[in-house]
Amino acid sequence: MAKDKRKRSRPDAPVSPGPTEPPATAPMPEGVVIAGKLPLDAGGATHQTVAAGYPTLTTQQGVPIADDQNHLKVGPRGPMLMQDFHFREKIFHFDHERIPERVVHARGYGAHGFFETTASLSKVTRADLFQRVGQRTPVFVRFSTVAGSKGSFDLARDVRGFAVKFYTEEGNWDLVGNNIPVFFIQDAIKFPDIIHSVKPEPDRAFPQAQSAHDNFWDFISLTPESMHMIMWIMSDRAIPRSYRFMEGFGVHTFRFVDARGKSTFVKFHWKPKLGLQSVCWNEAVKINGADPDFHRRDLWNAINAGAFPEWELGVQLFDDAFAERFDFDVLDPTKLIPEEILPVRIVGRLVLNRMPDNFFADTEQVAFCTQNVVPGIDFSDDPLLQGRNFSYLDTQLKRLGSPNFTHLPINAPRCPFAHFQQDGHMATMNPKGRANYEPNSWGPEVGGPREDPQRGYRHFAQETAGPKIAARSDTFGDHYSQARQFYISQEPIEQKHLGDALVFELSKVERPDIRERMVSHLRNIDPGLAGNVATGLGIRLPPAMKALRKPIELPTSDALSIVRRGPGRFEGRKLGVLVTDGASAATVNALQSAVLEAGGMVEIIAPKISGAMLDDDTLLPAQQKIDGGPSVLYDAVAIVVSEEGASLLQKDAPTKDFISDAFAHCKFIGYVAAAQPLLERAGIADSLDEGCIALADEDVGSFIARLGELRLWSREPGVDADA
Ligand code: HDE
Repeated sequence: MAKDKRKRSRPDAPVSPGPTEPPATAPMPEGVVIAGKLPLDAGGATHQTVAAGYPTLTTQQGVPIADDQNHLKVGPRGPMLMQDFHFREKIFHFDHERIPERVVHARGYGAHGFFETTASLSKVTRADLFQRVGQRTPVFVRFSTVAGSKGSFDLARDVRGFAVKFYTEEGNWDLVGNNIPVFFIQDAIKFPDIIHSVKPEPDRAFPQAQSAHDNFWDFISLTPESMHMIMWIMSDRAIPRSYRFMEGFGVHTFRFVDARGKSTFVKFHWKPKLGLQSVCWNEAVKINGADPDFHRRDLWNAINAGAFPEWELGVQLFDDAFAERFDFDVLDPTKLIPEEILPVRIVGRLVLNRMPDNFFADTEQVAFCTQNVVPGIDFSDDPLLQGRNFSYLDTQLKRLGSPNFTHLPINAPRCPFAHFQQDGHMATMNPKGRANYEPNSWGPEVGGPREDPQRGYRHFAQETAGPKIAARSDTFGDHYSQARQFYISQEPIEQKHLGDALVFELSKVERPDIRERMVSHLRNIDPGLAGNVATGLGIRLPPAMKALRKPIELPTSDALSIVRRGPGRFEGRKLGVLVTDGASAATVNALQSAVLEAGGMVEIIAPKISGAMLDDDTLLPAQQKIDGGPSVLYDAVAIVVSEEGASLLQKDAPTKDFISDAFAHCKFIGYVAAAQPLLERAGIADSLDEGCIALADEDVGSFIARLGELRLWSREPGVDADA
């Protein structure tokens, strides 16, 4: 019997990966013969029986299987027999394939990589991973959306999770962050309410993965502490172009603790090496239809192409004196500390370089817990963080069904570990020997592990006292100042998008009083914004909401704008080139080499997936057929068609949309002279601007030179009539 390569000797032993990609063409695999006298049996089923090099198909018990096409019955047309253990085992296992999806952050995608320390933090923390420059720590990162179910689409307007598990030499540290540095609520007791409000409404079970509905805005408009977060979530940050182009934040204030037990407050930041980038809302809506897995595919393709995404880890460090004099309470998770006040110090880099072999094993089963900290890292009293420290462990038990979820390879520490916890469902790491308690007198050989007062984790010995009360600190009471600071720090085009998003969302709200209540809040943030949104909703300006604490005027912060921090280069981005038979090979080749040179990618879109025969008689294979590759999937587009090709496509609606959408989404468009009829049909021939650049033969330089700007935002007022 051939040895089953995928069979595991121990449940925790890694499964050897199967092939990840099918071959370009898939003939009948070599070495597989068709069983029996006929390739198909009477019912039409194809039998592929074992041959040299292939493992034998078995049951979970290891029993070889003779027939996997038909269950056991009385005669070919008779009733089924219960004794068919293979059938019953197969269906039983299938019926139990799903585990409960995460209540929040259900849809996610993860990758393996490493964290490398680039600046030692040994003066402020004893955390082993931050001691030595060049030290590498393995990591697993899971990105996610919050509101949608596991099968929802990637481009929902939503916060993105940015959860990092560091497998350090002194245990696992989980930094479970988001791509937005603040949160909706201040106290964990409100978490079920905010999440219930954003999830599908309970009577109708829709809308899915959307905040544009009454329940969400009802809760928000009654929860002024959410206003700062609302500014972020209505901004383009909530529709990132790629996981690779977004920031990450630890959100809460944490503590570093040094070897002598001294504490320094810290806030964590992830900064993408390729810069920030988002899509437009109209684009997001269309991407969700064209490719609901847009972010997954992007990460998968980048990593498998060797273009490993990278982030810098930055820290904002501060002491009690800073916390005292800062305008806001550093324990309030609805506030951030502007980088202009407290610079972000870069101390390391995160590189993602390997996709999991199996999505379920790693991405689905990974169990992040905020309370997973290592010596040298501790919590602050942020009431949201304190509540999270209860929630995550509880969640993992429900989801993974056993306290032994740490035995799963993705969750197990990679450093030595030893304890007396034992048994339970699915225990796969079972200790040997007699001692399962301590203190014991069995001696070092079999007596098991002992405490380590030097290396062991010690909680920061914070002095604390006070009455037991369920109350909110007065220092958490200013809900509008930082919301305004965010808004005024945006470029005008970003402010417009934010206003448009509010109008869009509130226009989906059925109850006028909820819409009005929101505009009342906006009046405390920015009168211009409130006015635009009221106009967009077609209502009169309601009075301003009464503020708990009078807002203060804060300076702008450049770090809050995406556009101001644009990458200025095309690296990591994708050009879509629409070609037809007879298109100029010189132009296509010049575009391809210039984009590759700039670190970007090119995808070819053609009327047929087999590709296009260029004017030098070479066949250029396509990656997309035109209606499967709309321009929303690309950062810029080029239309390189022949005259015959253009006349063939002139009546083609997807081609028209390809061009008109690229224009409406302010993308740079390169085009050859033969594309003129297509530009006319798309309705843009008379509006060509500096973002529409003519290409001729190898002359593609002026087009390529503009690509790093990513969008020609000055075009937007002419193509979008909103707020
Ligand atoms: Fe979470 N959160 N959360 N959260 N959260 C979960 O844990 C919770 C909060 C975040 O990729 C759950 O394993 C409470 C803030 C991420 O697997 C659950 C509160 C931030 C992920 C949970 C918060 C986050 C989760 C659901 C308020 C940003 C996905 C499944 C006190 C700093 C991790 C799970 C992954 C997941 C509870 C607030 C980030 C239910 C009670 C603030 C990235 O335990």
